[in-house]
Amino acid sequence: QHPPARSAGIVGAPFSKGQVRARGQAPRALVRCAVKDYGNLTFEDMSRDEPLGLLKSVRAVGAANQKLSQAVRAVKEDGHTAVVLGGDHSLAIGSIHGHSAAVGELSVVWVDAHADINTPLTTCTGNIHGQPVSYLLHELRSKVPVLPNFSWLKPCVSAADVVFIGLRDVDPAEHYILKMLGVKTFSMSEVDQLGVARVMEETCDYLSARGKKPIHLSYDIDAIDPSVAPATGTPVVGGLTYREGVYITEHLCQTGLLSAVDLVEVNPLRGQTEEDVRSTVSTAIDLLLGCFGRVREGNHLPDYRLPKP
Ligand code: 4U7
Ligand code: MN
Ligand code: MN
Ligand code: MN
Repeated sequence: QHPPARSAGIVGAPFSKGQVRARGQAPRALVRCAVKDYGNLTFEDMSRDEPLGLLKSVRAVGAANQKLSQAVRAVKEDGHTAVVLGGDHSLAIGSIHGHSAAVGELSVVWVDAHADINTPLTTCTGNIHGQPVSYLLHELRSKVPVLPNFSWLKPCVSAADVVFIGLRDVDPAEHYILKMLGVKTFSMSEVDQLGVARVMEETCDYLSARGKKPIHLSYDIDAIDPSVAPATGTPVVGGLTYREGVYITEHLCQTGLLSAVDLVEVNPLRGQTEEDVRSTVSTAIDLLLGCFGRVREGNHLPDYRLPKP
């Protein structure tokens, strides 16, 4: 059977101030398929953006995410599946906010080595790409101060509508928050124990029990093992295989509920070699294609006809 017709609305978000390592992202390198390209957003340099305590580039991250939120909202209102090509994972703030502004309540599948649920007060690094989930959750509203250029942001996701997959580098405060809120998580141990097929079945059962909400997939490339996807800012050993990584996208595509996808933390400047960059980008492309219905058994268009001799 054929997957239902889908169209992607792609927003490039080459923003990297939610982290500190080498700058520069190449979202354009990621996708070439039949899609509506909304182009790359441009982000002004903030002239004054002093750290707030530990927090770095707060004003730039706030302004960039406000812009991205509007862009993603527009893509959804045009009827496409939104694809946000990062940039770092702080972009999920605007992406999820804009998605929810357009369609209402969401399920969120967060595929990452990290939980990205530090608050501005628990972070040890000050990097906002380690915090986006805390800004988005209703349950953490009273734990997250209103930061400069973030007054537009209202929490829009419930902790019970989020599933994490691939965790293996979680800070103590993050682990406390996950347990306190009872967030559903599949760490790499659970992926090992259950296998990725069961993890995805349980993920979708869990989420659909609260109603069939549109799914926002926020895919951090560092969920994939660094042997496969090394060109990223915060690689962690012991990650998903290429096959597990792609299976997650295939399964979510099959639900028919996949409504927006972030593909973040691909950073060509972090590759040691050309081959590092190539394998990372090519993995990212395969993850996106999985989101849009490519299957490994092979594919053909519905109007395909055999040539007549
Ligand atoms: B990514 C970290 F301390 N937890 O908060 C932090 F280990 O978007 C890492 O998942 C965050 O890549 C990683 O800075 C953010 C650190
Ligand atoms: Mn992340
Ligand atoms: Mn990560
Ligand atoms: Mn990372």
